Amino acid sequence: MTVVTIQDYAGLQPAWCPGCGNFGILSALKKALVDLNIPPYNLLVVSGIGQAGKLPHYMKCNTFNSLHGRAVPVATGAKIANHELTVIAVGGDGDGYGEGGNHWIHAMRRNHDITYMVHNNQIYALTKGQASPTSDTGFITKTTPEGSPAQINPLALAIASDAGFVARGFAGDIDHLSGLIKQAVSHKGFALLDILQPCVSFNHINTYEWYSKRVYKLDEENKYNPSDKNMAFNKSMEWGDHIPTGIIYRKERPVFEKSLKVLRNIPLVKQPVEPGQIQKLLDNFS
Ligand SMILES: Cc1ncc(C[n+]2csc(CCOP(=O)(O)OP(=O)(O)O)c2C)c(N)n1
Ligand code: SF4
Ligand SMILES: [Mg+2]
Repeated sequence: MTVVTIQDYAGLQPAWCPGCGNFGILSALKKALVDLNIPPYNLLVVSGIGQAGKLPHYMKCNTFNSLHGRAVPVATGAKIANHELTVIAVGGDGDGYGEGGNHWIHAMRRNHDITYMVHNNQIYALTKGQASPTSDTGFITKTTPEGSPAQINPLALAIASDAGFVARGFAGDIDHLSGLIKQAVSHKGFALLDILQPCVSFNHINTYEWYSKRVYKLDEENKYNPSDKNMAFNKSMEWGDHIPTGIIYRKERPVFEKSLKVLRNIPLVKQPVEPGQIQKLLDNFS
């Protein structure tokens, strides 16, 4: 049996600012993959554009750096083509909740079996600090000199879109985050993992200290039941002095890749193609 080590995933030296929360996320991801014993040749990591979008450059496995906001549709396309691959999409809050918001909502609704890790630093970092969809209301930047008008709640939106796994982690707690990644990857269906990620260069409000004072772990609260949708909605609304981390909502439901007859047994990439079959298909479009 293959035994996967951290060294198997060693990639290029990250070009992130010293102290950036993305380092914690990269470490937590590699640790989770080693614990799950997933070999790099069985994994595809897809990203969009942004600081978070650079993560696949720093891992040695199958990777695809797509366009801004397009990590999710590329990841779901790859999963449909080869559902034997473990597929993880990564990106920033602007990339996923802004530019790619429509793709994200409908991928959750269809329940593609992928994990989506959003590095939520509440700012557009790569383009030097404009407000993002998750910037705190009133957050002042060059593009919002009178304060950001409102912020979306990605966890509530995910629960409303019927995602089967909705969780929040913190880049400053690598062990806890790594445990959440393991559960997200093991979940059958769409798993959203929103990760609070301090950007030390452009977000001087939501810092490590700011998050550390506020985050608490749901798993340490015995009474929390992530399968209760109403409870999950209420929990997802908590923000400000207390910010819950852990699994907010979990529910098993049919996975897209199992719902199509053509995919039920053998992945598309392993199915035989008869001579002339592709041309016949193309002719249907002419
Ligand atoms: C279609 C398109 N629009 C805009 C941009 C410019 N752009 C690149 S990264 C980015 C924002 C990235 O913010 P986020 O997704 O939060 O990632 P972060 O850098 O914060 O990790 C923008 C607007 C682009 N590359 N492509
Ligand atoms: S600008 Fe922010 S998000 Fe980008 S590498 Fe630096 S600290 Fe990280
Ligand atoms: Mg961002």
